[in-house]
Amino acid sequence: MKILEADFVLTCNEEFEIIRKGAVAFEATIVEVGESEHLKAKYPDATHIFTPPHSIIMPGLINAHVHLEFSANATMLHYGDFIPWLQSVIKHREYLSQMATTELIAEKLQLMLRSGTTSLGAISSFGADLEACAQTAQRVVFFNEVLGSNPGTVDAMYGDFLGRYHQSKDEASSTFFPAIAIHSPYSTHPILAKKAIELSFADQTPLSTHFMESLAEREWIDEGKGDFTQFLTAFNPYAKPMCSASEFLELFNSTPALFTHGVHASDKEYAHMASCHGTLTHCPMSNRLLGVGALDLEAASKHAINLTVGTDGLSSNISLSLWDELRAALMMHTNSPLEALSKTLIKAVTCNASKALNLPVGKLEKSLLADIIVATLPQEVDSLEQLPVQLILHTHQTHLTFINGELVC
Ligand code: MCF
Ligand code: FE
Repeated sequence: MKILEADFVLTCNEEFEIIRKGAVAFEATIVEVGESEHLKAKYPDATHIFTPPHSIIMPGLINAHVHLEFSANATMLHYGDFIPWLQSVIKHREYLSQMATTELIAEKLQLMLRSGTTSLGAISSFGADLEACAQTAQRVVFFNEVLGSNPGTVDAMYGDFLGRYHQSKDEASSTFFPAIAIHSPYSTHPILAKKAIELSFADQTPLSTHFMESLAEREWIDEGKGDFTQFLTAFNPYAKPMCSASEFLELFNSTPALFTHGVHASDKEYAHMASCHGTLTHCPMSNRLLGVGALDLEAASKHAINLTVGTDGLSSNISLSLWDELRAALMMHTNSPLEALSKTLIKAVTCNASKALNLPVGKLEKSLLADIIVATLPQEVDSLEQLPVQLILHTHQTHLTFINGELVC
């Protein structure tokens, strides 16, 4: 047994309890969380791990939404407006996916680990990230994505998706979980979406989708007009919205899903997501770079919807570090009080994300798996209320990282 002690233990439990001079006793799972002196007396034979002054022990971070296959992008994609970005993705997709080798993706996963991300929800469009995700030290929920709107090709698209899904099932392990993603209401025929959702229900996998990211998506789905018209009619001159937003959402009624972006979702839609135990995944950097606007966090939180945060891919971000993402969120939501927002964001990347991805981690609590990180602040902190704020502002890499109780970096 190990005992890890530090100036602060940020449990991320229901009460968001913070323990001063605290410790965590753990093996592969957490045995006990409490005050250092108490744990040391109770487990005298445990191996002690000390940390520098101003250190914080907390659960490993969970990135709920990342596209690793776009990791080769730095400057090639067009930022500022959604449809030009989508056009640039289509133009460069082949080149970028060729460049995103297993080695490059493994390198990005290692950087994510160094910044404290111990679990992730990886959206896989082609399966090129399978090997790196199956081999990495982190816990990966591997969302095989399905899309296709042309009735002539939906069967082939579904077949391709099924092939990738089955390949990912062959890799299933205690740290790798095959799962399913429906791309979006504008790109995925509801029949295709329904089949994939039924499969997700039968296999009890997590489920993810992009939903109401841009105003263009809102206008297209609601009225069949706006910036998507020209984009979609280039593929199919008779293109029409394939279903309404509520018909799309209803497909997810029986399985709690992660809805990514939701910047242009309505109050009624947030309420629907919440009533189906869904999750809203916020990607602030991506939203800014793709020019879709800022999520109204207040509106979403009114409905007590489970909130998580994702970096999206390097196709719409400059970093896959959740600390960078949380800093962006702190700066973006200028109307939210700083201390309350910091707490909300820390919960979003720990306990809320573990709930969304159905992983037995995300809190420092007896019996959960010991995915634990240590962050060290440069100076003392004024009060416990300030701790989440300063943690977000000052953390780049972790001091120590444990997965399943084992030191991984
Ligand atoms: O979340 C962002 C923006 N919204 C939609 N899709 C993507 C994002 N980052 C990468 N994508 C991928 C998506 O998975 O881009 C493709 C899909 O494979 C767009 S559809 C041609
Ligand atoms: Fe995405």
